[in-house]
Amino acid sequence: MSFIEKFSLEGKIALVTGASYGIGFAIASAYAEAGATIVFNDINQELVDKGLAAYDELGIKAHGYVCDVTDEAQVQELIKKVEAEVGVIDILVNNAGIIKRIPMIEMSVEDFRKVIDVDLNAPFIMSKAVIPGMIKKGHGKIINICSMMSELGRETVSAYAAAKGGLKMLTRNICSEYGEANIQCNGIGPGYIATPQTAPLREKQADGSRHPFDQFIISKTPAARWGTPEDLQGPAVFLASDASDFVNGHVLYVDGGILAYIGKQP
Ligand code: NAP
Ligand code: GCO
Repeated sequence: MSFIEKFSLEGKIALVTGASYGIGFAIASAYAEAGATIVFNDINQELVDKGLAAYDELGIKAHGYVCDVTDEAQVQELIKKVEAEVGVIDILVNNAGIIKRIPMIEMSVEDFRKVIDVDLNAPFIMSKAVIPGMIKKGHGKIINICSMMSELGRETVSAYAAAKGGLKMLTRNICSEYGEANIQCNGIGPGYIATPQTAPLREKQADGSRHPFDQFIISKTPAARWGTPEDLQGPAVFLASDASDFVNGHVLYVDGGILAYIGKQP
């Protein structure tokens, strides 16, 4: 096999969670273009239908399922169905995620638990469900969508930062535990990406000026712009492909340089 062929996902089956739109959709679309069969899930039928229509528009025949990734029984059922209807999964992307921006001392424990449940417990539940099939197949790729908050804190995102920091360590542990079974588990740490999840941080002010957080992010990013979901496609294909077979337990930050930069002098 030539080295360039190692980037192909031809013949692979990829499951991307929460991929009806946003980052998950962009990653799954890139996988399809690289040759993979796409499976995705979302939390309700309306979102799955919206996703199916969007994939269809790109000429991609995706398989969409309703499944709440925090519910182990639903996840086990999903994996059984996918194995029967599509095949054994080669690539899992734990993308589904939520954020609640609330100052920590005002945050209810229920809200804190909810964020941990979707952003940290669910990747455990999903990975636990697919790893046995990967072991039987003799290979597997798990990609956890981490965050700047896997490394940094900021006001109002205590639960999200705790979950995404934990997800970085779950990534390293899956690598440690299943590397011998030829499973590579890596993370992608997107910087600030323009999606519905970050729309409140980019809302225009009443006078038409940019949101102060929007200005702050531009000044903190050497690339001087927000990222796009498409910026994550190349790194996601690399980590799903045979080209990254000796890359394991790593978090690849795709952040326009944020983590390298101290910021502009005021
Ligand atoms: P998004 O636009 O909110 O999309 C996330 C998807 O996950 C949505 O379809 C969402 O459904 C779904 N989801 C939520 N809870 C779920 C559950 N329990 N079961 C199944 N699906 C569920 O988010 P995004 O901005 O594309 O982000 C995708 C991932 O990247 C997340 O893990 C996020 O934390 C991470 N990330 C985002 C950024 C950024 O700047 N945007 C940066 C770093 C990391 P609903 O529409 O019903 O919520
Ligand atoms: C926030 C943002 C972030 C990003 C992202 C950064 O409120 O600070 O929503 O947490 O979504 O995860 O990598």
